[in-house]
Amino acid sequence: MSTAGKVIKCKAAVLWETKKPFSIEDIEVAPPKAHEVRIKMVATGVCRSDDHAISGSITTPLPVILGHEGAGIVESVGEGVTSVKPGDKVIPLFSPQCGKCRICKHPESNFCMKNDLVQPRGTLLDGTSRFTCKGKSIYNFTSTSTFSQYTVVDEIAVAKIDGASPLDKVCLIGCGFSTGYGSAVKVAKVTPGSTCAVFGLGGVGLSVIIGCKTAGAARIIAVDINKDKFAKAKELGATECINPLDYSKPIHEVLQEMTDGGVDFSFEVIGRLDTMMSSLLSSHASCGVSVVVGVPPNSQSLSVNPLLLLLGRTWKGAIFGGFKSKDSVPKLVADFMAKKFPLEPLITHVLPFEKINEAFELLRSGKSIRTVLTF
Ligand code: PAD
Ligand code: ZN
Ligand code: ZN
Repeated sequence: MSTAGKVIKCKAAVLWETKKPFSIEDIEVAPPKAHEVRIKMVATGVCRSDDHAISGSITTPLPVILGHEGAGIVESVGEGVTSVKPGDKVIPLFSPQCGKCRICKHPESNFCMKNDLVQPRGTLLDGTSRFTCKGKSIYNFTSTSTFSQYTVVDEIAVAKIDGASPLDKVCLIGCGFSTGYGSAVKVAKVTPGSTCAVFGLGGVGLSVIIGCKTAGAARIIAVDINKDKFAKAKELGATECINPLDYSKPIHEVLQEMTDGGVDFSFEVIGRLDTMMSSLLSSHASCGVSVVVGVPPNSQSLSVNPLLLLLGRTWKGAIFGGFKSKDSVPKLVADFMAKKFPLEPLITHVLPFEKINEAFELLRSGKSIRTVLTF
């Protein structure tokens, strides 16, 4: 019996308060309105940005259904939807692409002005949510809310992908992989023969390494305080791994000494102000490019001596690896299917959706790279 046009009752992980575990709740998901798409989730990754929302390090309205690295199948579509249809395999886009705003029309930029990231309303574009639980409206997260058996997204926040693709792997293209890989190949534009430093070896940082290697970097120096991450970093292309805890001097000085004054490309993929500064200082003062990938804690800032940039160094950052999401996600999935890059090494754990709190414990304890939750 078709569920189109009807309210769907299903399970979702609801975060009622920050710093608390999720509760698996029975929720209602209203049908999609015009230009919206209802998706049956099949798999979702667990990213540190979700944990930032749990800890309150990034602010989003509560109660909320988090999750932004998912893949699923279109259940039904609202009036006027043309880019996807029921049965299509899709990836929700936490950084949407409306195609019409100034940024979508800009050839290089990707951060669509219809995003719900900078000042989150926690709703779809029409200002409301399709989720209710115990008679209360539940907020959306980053246009996606993948920690639910069903979610509703705006058409500008979903991309149709290859019908043959394995959703329990390509879900990582919805955030972690694309963010890291794009930061190297598209944002930094890593060059063949160059030297790179990657701070933070989680799912995103390891994807930066995959990107640096693909771009032909000669040296990729991986930096993490958890040495258990080094084996995987080497497997994916790191040529050296260093632990700041093993040195008495600042790690940027160690990197400068190792690389004749600094690396060509450095990446901060942790989300801390001190490591953002270390990453900046480890890039060469005249020819270095340093990319901020990690999400810094709310309302904290760095004070920077302009001389750090005056000699020619470039400091930049990007969301979602600089990719225009709706255009790029189907291509990235096609590239994965063509074996141009692997995703499997990033997936260390697969758990049923109900074990979501366990998945976050694995992330916090540094035991997992990516856990994929399956529905
Ligand atoms: P993760 O927690 O899996 O990985 C972070 C890594 O950093 C871990 O291996 C830690 O051991 C390591 N680490 C922690 N502190 C330090 C330190 N002081 N020095 C060196 N290493 C340290 O996170 P992730 O890979 O899922 O995400 C990384 C960041 O990227 C995080 O801030 C997340 O919010 C951000 C992100 N940004 C975007 C974007 O669009 N810009 C997208 C997705 C994630
Ligand atoms: Zn993410
Ligand atoms: Zn736009």
